[in-house]
Amino acid sequence: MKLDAVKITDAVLGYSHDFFRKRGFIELVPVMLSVTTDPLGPDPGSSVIKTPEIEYLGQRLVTMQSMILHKQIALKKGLERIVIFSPNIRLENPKRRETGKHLFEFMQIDFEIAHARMGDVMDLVEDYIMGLVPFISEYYGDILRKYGRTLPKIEKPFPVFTVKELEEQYGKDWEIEKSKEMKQPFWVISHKREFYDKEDPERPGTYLNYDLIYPEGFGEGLSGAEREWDYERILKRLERDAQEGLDIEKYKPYLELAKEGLVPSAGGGIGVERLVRWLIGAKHVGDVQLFERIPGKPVEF
Ligand code: ASN
Repeated sequence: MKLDAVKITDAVLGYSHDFFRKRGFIELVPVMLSVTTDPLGPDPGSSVIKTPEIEYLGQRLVTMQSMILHKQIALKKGLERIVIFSPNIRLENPKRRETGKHLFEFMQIDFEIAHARMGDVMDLVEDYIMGLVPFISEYYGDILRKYGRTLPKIEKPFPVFTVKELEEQYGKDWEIEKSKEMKQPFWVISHKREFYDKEDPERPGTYLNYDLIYPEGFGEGLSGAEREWDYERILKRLERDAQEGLDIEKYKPYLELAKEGLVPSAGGGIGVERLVRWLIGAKHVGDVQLFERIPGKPVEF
């Protein structure tokens, strides 16, 4: 399957470059080392056991867990619609080997739009999926047939659920349970997670963020949000997270820039391997990687 998955990945990358360019996005080259990165928490969905650090010429640098903070700074520097094909390293707990959807090295198509609201991003992503699925079915039908895969018929707008309602209905495994039940991709909104996802100022406890979940048990494939951009709000959120163990010191360089003023924005990141896994119908997301990076499985090469 791997060689076929490589062809589907190539198709997804080509389609994505085209899609974002046509919609006026500027592609940035990815950053791989920096003074700070996405904390990936506090979030019950995160299980990173450590963040790789190197010392280089007297500076402590970390590898990118995501470019979310860099996306905000790029907009502050004057860009308006950006996309990055961004390699991320997330040293996940080896227990995640069995989830079928975790890797410790992967790529996300990470995009951000100045002054956008969550509805704008959801609409854009729906167009992205609505264009991609028929394209793959038409031009890569031979590969899909080889694996007995038929992609579902998809309609816009995608259904939307809140975390709260799914938790009440399905308990803590709501993501996979609901995914198994659904026939087309859907949204789950209002997750309590990282400080950079905006909390609705009118409704504390409601978060202006969203995950795109693939159907048929494949689970989450994109997460994104409107962003906290106001310095005082960012500080409050960081202080709240510090009570759950976040080290604010690590975010000082970001805070210094944020103090000069950030631009309101919204965006998200599409996990490339998870998307390809869903398209081809692979059992594990590592099955679509030529060089597997599965938590708990030694690297062959
Ligand atoms: N890329 C995600 C976003 O834009 C963040 C992440 O990957 N943790 O919200």
